[in-house]
Amino acid sequence: MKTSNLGTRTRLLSSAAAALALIAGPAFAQSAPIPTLAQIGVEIDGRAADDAVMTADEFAHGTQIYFERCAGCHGVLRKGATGKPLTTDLTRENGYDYLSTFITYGTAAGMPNWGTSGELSEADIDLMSRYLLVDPPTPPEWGMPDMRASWKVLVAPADRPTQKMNNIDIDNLFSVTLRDAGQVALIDGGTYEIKAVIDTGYAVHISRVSASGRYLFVIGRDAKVVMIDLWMETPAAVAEIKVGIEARSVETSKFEGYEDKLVIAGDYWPPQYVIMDGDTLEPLKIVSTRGNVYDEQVFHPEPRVAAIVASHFRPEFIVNVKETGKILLVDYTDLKNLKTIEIEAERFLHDGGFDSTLRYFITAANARGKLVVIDTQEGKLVQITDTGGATPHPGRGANFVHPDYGPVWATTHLGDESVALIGTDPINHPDLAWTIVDSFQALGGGSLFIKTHPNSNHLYSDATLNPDAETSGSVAVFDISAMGAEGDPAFVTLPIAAWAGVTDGQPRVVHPEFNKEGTEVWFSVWNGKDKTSAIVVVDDKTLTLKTVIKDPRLITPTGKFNVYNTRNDIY
Ligand code: DHE
Repeated sequence: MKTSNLGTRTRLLSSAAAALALIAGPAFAQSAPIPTLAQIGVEIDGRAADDAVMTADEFAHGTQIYFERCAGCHGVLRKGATGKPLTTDLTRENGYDYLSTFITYGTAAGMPNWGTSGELSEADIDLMSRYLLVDPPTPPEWGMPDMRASWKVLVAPADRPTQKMNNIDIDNLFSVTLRDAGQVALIDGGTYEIKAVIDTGYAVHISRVSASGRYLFVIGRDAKVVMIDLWMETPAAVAEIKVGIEARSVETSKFEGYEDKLVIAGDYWPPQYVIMDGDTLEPLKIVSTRGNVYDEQVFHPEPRVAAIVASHFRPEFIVNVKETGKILLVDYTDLKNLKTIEIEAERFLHDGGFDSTLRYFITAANARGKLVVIDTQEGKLVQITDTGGATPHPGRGANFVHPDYGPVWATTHLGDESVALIGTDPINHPDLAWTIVDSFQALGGGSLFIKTHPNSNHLYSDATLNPDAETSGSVAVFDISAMGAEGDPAFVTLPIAAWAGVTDGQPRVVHPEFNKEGTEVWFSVWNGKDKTSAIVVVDDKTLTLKTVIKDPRLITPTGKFNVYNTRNDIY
């Protein structure tokens, strides 16, 4: 990733980490005495050898800054993931001056320039350079007693409606993440009316929908899962639970006979996944993901759970474990005798989605620039392919039929402007299947999401984290039928933020999402918490502005999840 994009990205990371620090509280305090400089064999100009590296108060402050700024990339235990390892064997060898320079100026490899960007003061950098010389505190675990204590059934299943009590077209409802408000807005896809705003977890992240379409599950970075009943007169939360300290993913069982039966959530900390009852969120089974890295076969104490999808072909959840590079196929038919297939994939697994047949799961091992393809019918690895770009970030990706290459799935990249297409049709295009068939340029680096719909002839990609305001406020649109084997396809640029008429701040356009029919595409115009944000709706046929949804309640809208498309994995 380009350094320049990281300032924003780390700011995004930071509020999640702040939650972690706040939630973790005193449990994060250092129990071992803080060593002296002589004891760790490091010299710092102006400090005596028998000085402690830092005071207890400084350690507490450093812990807070670390969780706010560093943990997302380097890991809570500093073992490294997207960022380099920062364990004390390495930091003490490199020394104070090296750390301080590194933090101040950053690197071309992606470390932000915390000092020269003004995000950390000189005093903070001094503190953090010393903090990294001391062993990290051990974060608390979060087991069944903690989960059960946090679990609330707000409306018991027996007290819920037995039929839909509202006149909302649920299938065309959008659950919109209001990130910094810790809420979701439920917006009617036909009338653009906000039907409800519901409190969820801190720095709320994604929504997923039960197989029947009745229940919506939302997860916050504080690992709070909220279950919303869309059948109620006004949709509202009916159950909630905190499944850990930090989390990103939630999904529900979709295999025939198991619709709406189970929910799974994946934690960043503690590294584990949790299977819950689909009616009440009662926690049933917690499984740690700690274990050995797939290639080096050495133990990793912090393998975080990234994307989770539910198989349509077998009663299984497909769980990406980031740091060990393993994909788990978790059979949910018998939780007492849990059967799991563990696939050696690649590090560091992040996001992904299905091909158009829903049989193959394609996911990014982003730090290695790879896509991993899993056959969910056969339950095995099919291919690991280099995308040719830097840091693939597909979201759930985009499926369409390319005029020359047949069915393909697309990803954009965080680290450069490229879009890569992977062939997905092993039956009619066997020579192209699971290889990168084309790669071409979109708007610019810093793209997070790409989207199309079976009824659309357009492919949309954002450039949310691009440092240039005009670029991050626009999207690229490709005409699918005009794509060919020769040359890069041309694209049209839509100035979404300008269309929104949002003039203060630097609003970033993020996450295209189609309505149920595939006739309109929605974009979030994501601004600062205290500034105006909006949702822009574009007519897919004419690529013209259809409407702008503005409302004081729309605070920091980011992800949008159309109920029908999300539950049926249409993208
Ligand atoms: Fe996300 C999906 C992790 C920052 C918006 N994000 C995901 C998934 C993971 C993930 C593992 C896949 C979930 C799944 O499918 O089960 N996201 C992370 C991070 O670790 C990261 C980089 C840093 C952090 O501290 O959280 C991060 N994500 C962000 C943001 O800052 C975004 C842009 C704004 C926001 O709302 O937080 C953001 N992430 C999203 C969205 C999805 C997502 C909208 C779902 C995409 C989809 O179409 O399904």
